[in-house]
Amino acid sequence: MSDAHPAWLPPAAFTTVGGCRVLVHGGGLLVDTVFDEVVRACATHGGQARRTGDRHPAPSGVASGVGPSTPPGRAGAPPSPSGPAGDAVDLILAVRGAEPLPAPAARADDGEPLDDEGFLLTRADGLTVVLADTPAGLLYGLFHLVRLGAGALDVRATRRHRPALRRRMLDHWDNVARHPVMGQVERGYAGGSIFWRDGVALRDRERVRAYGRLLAACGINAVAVNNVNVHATEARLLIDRLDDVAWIADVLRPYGVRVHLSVTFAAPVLLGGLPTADPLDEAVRRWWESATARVYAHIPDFGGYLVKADSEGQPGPFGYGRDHADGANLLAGALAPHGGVVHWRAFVYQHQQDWRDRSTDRARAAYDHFAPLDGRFRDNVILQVKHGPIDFQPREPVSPVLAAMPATRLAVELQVTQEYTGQQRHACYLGPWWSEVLRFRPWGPDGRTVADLAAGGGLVAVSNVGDDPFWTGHPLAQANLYAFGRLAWDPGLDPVAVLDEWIGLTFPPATTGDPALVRETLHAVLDDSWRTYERYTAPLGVGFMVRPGHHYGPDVDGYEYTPWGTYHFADRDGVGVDRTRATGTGFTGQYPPPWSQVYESRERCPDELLLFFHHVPYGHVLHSGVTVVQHIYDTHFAGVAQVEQMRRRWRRLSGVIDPTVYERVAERLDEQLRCAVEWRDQINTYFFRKSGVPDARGRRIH
Ligand code: GCV
Repeated sequence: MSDAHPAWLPPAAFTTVGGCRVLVHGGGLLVDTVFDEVVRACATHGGQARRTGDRHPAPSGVASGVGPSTPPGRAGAPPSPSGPAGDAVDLILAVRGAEPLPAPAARADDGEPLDDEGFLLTRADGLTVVLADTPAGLLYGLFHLVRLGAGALDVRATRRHRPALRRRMLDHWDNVARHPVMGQVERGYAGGSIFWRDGVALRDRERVRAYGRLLAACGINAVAVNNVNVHATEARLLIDRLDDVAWIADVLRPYGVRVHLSVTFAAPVLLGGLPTADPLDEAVRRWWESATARVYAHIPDFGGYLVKADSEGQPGPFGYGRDHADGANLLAGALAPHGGVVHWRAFVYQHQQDWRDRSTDRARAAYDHFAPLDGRFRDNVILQVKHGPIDFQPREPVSPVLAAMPATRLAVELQVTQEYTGQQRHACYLGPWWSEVLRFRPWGPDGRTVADLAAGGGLVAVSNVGDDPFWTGHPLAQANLYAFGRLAWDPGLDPVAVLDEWIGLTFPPATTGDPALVRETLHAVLDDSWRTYERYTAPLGVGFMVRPGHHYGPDVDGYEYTPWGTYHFADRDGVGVDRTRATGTGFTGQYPPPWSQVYESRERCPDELLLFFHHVPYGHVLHSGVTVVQHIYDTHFAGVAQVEQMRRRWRRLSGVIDPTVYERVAERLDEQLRCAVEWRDQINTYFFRKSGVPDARGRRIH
């Protein structure tokens, strides 16, 4: 095993499964993985692994269809019903298929289809049965049992499980060659890449395999292996460095994770020597077809392409007078015969805006570009839309593009890497934020949710993983990666319950000095940490008061006079962006009712988004009953007090958990507090100086 931190799969998480007499039934690569997992768990925890229905000889030292009736460590266990060869089992994991199911599993089988990745969990004849139609379903069933812990042997009701979203994908913004400004991983806060270093493929099999295992255990089934900003070295992955991509695909395949590749729209010119990349040019079309055929010859289960086009300097169809349907359909046409998809990003906006120009609104851009194209995309185009209209701020409304494209497959893009939420130096559990987004109903209470709209395309997130021993830099940022996978599988899950699962797996009771204290402390630190972060940073949805470039820490006017289109317009009278139809940029009109009316109205707009939609005087009274400027002061003092409290709480875990985890988190909480104080003081001072309004409670403002 890799010497990286085990994250949510420490050996102790397998105590129950590994202590059982387990029968695995079925054949295929992913069933081999299930069996390997079970064998390893049983070797650690004293259980017994057997296998049937695989039509292959058993690996040496492992029984196939036979085993002792009382495994080591289980003397005195209640007698269990018989398996297929008359041997006692506690747990059956079986794939329905050509070969007959073991008897108890056959009795539990209701014959209803289970979907590609689904599974049925039931209890029959005194034993626990997981049934699946596919090996992938069985793998997810196994990890579900691991999550259940002791509950795996106490299943009370039969339940079918299936993912709500078919594709649950991580985009790695990893560069192959280190970028002079962005480094090895763009917006990466966990060291280098696990795939690439200084221009070469790392090929660290143990690490990548351990990664695939973690992903499968939280439900993620696809990975894009390079940055959406495709530079010269990365462009070559498509042609002469395909072996490097195929290697990653081989290592991740046993865990059901398919590989995707970010490609540059200019590839026919850059790599193919053609004079143009015009999507309607016949030679360009042929070039993409043959390049794609070569990819599939190397990687038969290749997932497809990911494209950032006409965005922040990346080339795209606009360069040839074409639109984004022309561009996306070109690549989709090349991928279609092989069953691949193109994830085409909707993150297209004018990044060289004149700050004096009040008519251009970056929030409008994705809708303005893409909504008119609805219905023109091929079936295997997935339009990948950032969840908010700007750029992964700690608070934004849901992107109106999601409600505007009923004839297009949509994927929602989240950011697990904490570019704007503390860069993995701050503890900020994002599950509650994503959950709000996924449950949002663009047409009001009776309409569909964002998660429903993404069902045909999927949920995608920018990965927060690097070669750091803890995977994510901040050990508690692992919870974000885990929660992303779990919410992509089931967007209806309660994010605090997901956090609780993560705590139970990552800090198994047997491995800590005081399990109750550990659980309570982690909840106290993380449950509300996203809202805490929101309190001490940019107020009321206005966003982007970060230091330009690296985006860490406060700089209230840092972006105010830049070309990036991210302004707050604070003056002596008020603050916020007027995006109304009546007097502003008209962005509110991109939403269907009721939100187009709610956001249009200063009175009805939710407090937390007020400054995103309206420019208001400092004395404007919020629904909460306080004025905007007093709210700014109050939340910034409260946010810092909460970080102080988080830090105090964490200290109680000294000597109770793994000291390396303890120290790393303690160190980061010190930095979080330093930074939160800086945010508080800069924001409060800025608004005090602008408005001249003193704090009603007389606290110190500089
Ligand atoms: C990969 C933001 C980030 C960029 C990122 C871009 C994107 O602008 O700051 O680093 O580029 O989003 O999503 O493409």
